[in-house]
Amino acid sequence: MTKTAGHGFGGFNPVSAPDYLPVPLLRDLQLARLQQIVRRAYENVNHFREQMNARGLNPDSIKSLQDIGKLPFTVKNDLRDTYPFGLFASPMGDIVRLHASSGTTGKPIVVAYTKDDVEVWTSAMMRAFAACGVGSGDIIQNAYGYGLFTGGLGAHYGGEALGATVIPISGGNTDRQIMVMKDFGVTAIACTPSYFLHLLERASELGVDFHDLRVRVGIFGAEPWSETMRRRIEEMSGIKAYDIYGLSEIVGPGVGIECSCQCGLHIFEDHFYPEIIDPVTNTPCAEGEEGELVLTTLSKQAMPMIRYRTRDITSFVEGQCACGRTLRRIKRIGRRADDMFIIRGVNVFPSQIESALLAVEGTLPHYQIVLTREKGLDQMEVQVEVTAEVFSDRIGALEALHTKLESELEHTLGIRADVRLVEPHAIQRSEGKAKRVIDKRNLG
Ligand code: DLL
Repeated sequence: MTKTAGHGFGGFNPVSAPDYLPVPLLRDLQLARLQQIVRRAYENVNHFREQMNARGLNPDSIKSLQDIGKLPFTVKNDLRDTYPFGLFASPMGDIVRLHASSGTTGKPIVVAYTKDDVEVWTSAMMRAFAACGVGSGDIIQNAYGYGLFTGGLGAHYGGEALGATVIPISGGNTDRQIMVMKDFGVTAIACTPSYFLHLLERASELGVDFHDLRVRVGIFGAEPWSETMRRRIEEMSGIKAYDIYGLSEIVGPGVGIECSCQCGLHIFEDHFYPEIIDPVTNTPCAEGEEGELVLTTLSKQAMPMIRYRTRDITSFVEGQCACGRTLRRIKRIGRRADDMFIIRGVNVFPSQIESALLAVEGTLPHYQIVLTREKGLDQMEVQVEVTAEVFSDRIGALEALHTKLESELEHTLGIRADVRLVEPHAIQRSEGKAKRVIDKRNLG
């Protein structure tokens, strides 16, 4: 099956988009917008005014982009403490949309958009799709969840505005997803990478080979995934898999995306100002150094975010991208500061485990980490599915793989983990964000 590209970008010209602004112009634009947004936040949101006053700052304190470093950070707890509407800078009469993040416990985080905010978001998503070659003539199967989660509607508006055909199928109902993909000649799919793996697996059970479908592009995000996972996805499906990043507090999907070079995510810096800081000292990281991504919304009216601590760990990619975009790039977000768990005193991130597991042949990209405490001692079990061939092979192959994985993990993490090889499908599939870690240590 030839996988042909779309026909254009529905009147939107990606080449003249702000993606290619000369850097000095981009910086001027950022400063002008930063000054406006700080003023807006100061004048309309008690929390920001109090925080700034406490530091002896007022909107006139921002004279250069570097001055952003004087401003206070905003953290998730500030949203919780002011729940539901305390950080809004617009009256409800100007707010046309509310979304909420799916916190696992307690109250969600509520975010708001004016009509202009929805337009900014839509344009960011148009630029995101265009960056990975999706345009009019493309049929996008949008399997991000519709609802309070920003994934569904964010991709929906961007795709439509670009002139692409959007199928608002939302998450779940996997067999129907596969039927639609095949019968409607879908060319692009948007969902979480873990759900795409589930789709791939189910398609193969139904005798559908992705290589025979017209789908050529996947726009995957909303959860961490590794480079090894990308390679597996691309090999198994014949599509190009792009990483898209975003978070509700800032706008939703479309804060940044990879271009066809697949070497870092371009941040739509004219709307979202990125900093990367050392999460302990709170000082800026050197170019290329890993730290916490901090984002400031430069144009959001309903809910400006000043120096929001994302907890997402990344670094700036040095130099200019071969695609010609002048927008700074960040490395894919492999982990969050708060995904880290400590086991027997050692810091562990699920992403390290993912990379170690998937580097070994015979494993499937479905795994889960179970933490327990036995007689006061932390235990970690890493469950990973293995191919049906390995699983049904003579005991020797399973044992060899088991030993290899345990030593691979010990080498990567510096501590021992118990590996449990399970048969295909043993691990629960997700329709949205995958849950990789089950921590039972505090339950008993
Ligand atoms: O996940 C928005 C989104 C929807 C992004 C669809 C991409 C595609 P939240 O539910 O607020 O918003 O979760 C935001 O998810 O802080 C990251 O920790 C994580 N995340 C999002 N995209 C990526 C990615 C949406 N590409 C949180 N890689 C963020 C790694 C990601 N983590």
